[in-house]
Amino acid sequence: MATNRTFTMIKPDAVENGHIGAILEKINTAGFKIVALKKTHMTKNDAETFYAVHKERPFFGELVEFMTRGPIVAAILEKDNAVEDFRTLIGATNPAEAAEGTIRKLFATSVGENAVHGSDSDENAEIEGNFHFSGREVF
Ligand code: ABT
Ligand code: MG
Repeated sequence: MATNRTFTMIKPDAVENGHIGAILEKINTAGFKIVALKKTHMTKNDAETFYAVHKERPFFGELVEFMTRGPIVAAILEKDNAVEDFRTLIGATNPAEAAEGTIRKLFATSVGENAVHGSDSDENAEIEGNFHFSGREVF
């Protein structure tokens, strides 16, 4: 069943560079309702679990290192067609290929440090949202 929620993280690079406010503003303006929000710092175990699907990839070690080097902002977002529309709003994984005006075009520096995460399916949106939030934190 399609849901109307997606999960996002503002990654350590964007937090370090002071882009939390600007990114949340883009998310709001695009019509997403923020139903859960927190600043948190992922442990190595958190990042290895969250990105387990990539564990055989050559960039896995760097990915875990990057995602744990500083705090992130995690959020659950609600909108019709949330997963697909949010992937459109953030742009391609590689910011060099991201469309003008997308969050990654504006705020990301490289494939490895690409400013934001967006779930790639309804199923993963639910898994990822549940990973970071309890039911008491979603409104
Ligand atoms: P995420 O939203 O972080 O999942 O990125 P996206 O879905 O756009 O891209 P995928 B393919 O899921 O990449 C996951 C993370 O791995 C990083 N990565 C990816 C690299 O560092 N090098 C690579 O060659 C590829 C393909 C980018 C993603 N980021 N983080 N953090
Ligand atoms: Mg992904």
